[in-house]
Amino acid sequence: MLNLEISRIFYEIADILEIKEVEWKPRAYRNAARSIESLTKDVKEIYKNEGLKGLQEIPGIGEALALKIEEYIKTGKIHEYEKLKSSMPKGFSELMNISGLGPKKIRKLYKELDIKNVSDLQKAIQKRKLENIYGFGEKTEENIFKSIELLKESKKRFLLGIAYPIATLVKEKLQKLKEVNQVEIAGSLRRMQETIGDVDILVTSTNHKKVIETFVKFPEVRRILAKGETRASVILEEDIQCDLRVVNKNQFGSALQYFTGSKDHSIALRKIAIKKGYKLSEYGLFKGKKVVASRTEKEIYNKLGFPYIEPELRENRGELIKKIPNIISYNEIKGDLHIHTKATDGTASILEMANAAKSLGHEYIAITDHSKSSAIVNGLSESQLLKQIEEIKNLNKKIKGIKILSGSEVNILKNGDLDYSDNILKKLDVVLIGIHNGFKMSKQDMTKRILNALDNENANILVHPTGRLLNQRAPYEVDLNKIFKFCSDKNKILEIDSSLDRLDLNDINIKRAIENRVKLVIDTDSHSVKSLNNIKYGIAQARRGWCTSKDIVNTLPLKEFLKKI
Ligand code: DGT
Ligand code: CA
Ligand code: CA
Repeated sequence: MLNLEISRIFYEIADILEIKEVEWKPRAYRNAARSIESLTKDVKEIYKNEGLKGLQEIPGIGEALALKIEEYIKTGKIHEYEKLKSSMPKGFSELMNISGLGPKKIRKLYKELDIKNVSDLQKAIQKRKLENIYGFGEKTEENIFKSIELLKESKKRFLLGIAYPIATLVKEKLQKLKEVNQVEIAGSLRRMQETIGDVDILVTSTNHKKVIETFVKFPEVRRILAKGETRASVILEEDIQCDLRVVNKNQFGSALQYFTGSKDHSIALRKIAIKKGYKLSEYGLFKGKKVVASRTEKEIYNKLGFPYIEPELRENRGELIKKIPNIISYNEIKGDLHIHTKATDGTASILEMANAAKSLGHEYIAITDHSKSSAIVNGLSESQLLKQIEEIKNLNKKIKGIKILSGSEVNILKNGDLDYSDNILKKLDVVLIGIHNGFKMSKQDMTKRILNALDNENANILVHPTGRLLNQRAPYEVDLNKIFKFCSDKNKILEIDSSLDRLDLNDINIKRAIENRVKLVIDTDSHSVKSLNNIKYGIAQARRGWCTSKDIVNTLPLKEFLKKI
């Protein structure tokens, strides 16, 4: 879909205009960007079917912006954006990707220190020049430095949630070709790793050449990097590299096992094969020269004395040594507990979110808008929250097939207090608590702050427990062992937040949490109807963290779930 590309451009235009101190327009671009980002329909389809008029029906899109979208669909470029970019010093736009640096700060750095790109910025930090500017302290300097490091690392890697839909689309298209027998995504994407270097796809076919020729002509392909008899490498939308390999049918299992990796898992598995008198390669499991297994992965694992090992577990984190539990499957979540609506910074109404969740098969949802101190996202005052509780009561009388719970995502204040009085918290079915500001604390203070908040008897679930944003913001410092102990002693729950850029807790911390007998929930932190679908990314991390459905509280039906919180 072009939606994400266009919304990213609009966000960037907004930033540049703001740096140039243009009024009003940045806001319009940002609204439009948010709106397009959360659309469930492809703008290209809307344009194809309904033209400019259809585009103008998207909230936040007037005639001028509709024309820009049209221009991008037709030419792959937006002239005004190109012009704006070229009016800025080269490398300037990279500064905008650094977390902790908004347009205002960038303008200051440019005016006062002549900082035009990331390398200027790094030099200035090394010379400790930023500290002398009003609004920048030692901590800010340190944080910007960390963000630059993260940005450098992330350049080569894509978010799982960005790569997955594109790869799945390509997979489905390959599946439809009559020359193609089997298709499977391999590599880190099949293992559902939180970030992806490149997409690997494996097919078996009756006509290798034809498959390669058709593949490189898919409209999703931007550029061909390499093309041979049995493989091709291309650049897809979003600049994602995709490697396609065509293999023979009788080698599909061994090739899939090899190209799924992880490299560490496969190396360990090969060693085991050798110990048992076999040799394992992408062409098969051999005893001497004889192939003993190669058609399916299951055959290979079984021959080596293992059950089939799910791709998410293939990280050499004990799966070839310990007994593997029966990990949670993708259809076991019964309710989504972290949902925002139009009342704060979401894009849909309570009813729209409830109906969408119902069609996904959920039995219950919790509406959890932001609390009052989160002013930037229109946090609800106590009286607004009381009104929302009433509204939900009334909706529950009308809607069938799904139960709407009243909740809130309550901000944890810097002193560890919660953002609403206990009186109002008592009235809610589900209370989420989370850190949304004041990230720069010592480990000790942050741990104390969170434990203090969790200690409130009304608090149920700590959301995005480490606060990291993938490719953007490192986790805040916190002693997770202390949090785990507290949660398991006091029956508090930790969240696996499925947002594309959060996936927080991450796989490793999920595994540590359940080893400490902590209960978890998986939810989406949705701000739109579309993002309710992100639940699979959170489930994937739970699978990578060895969770069974017993570890995940919202696999329970409503009644039992309510008993656990
Ligand atoms: P990525 O793309 O960086 O997110 O990670 P992967 O795991 O997709 O790695 P990639 O694309 O370089 O290679 C795909 C798979 O091919 C990898 O998971 C395992 C296999 N593979 C690649 N290089 C080697 C190797 O040197 N040894 C072994 N045993 N397997 C390899
Ligand atoms: Ca890969
Ligand atoms: Ca690859």
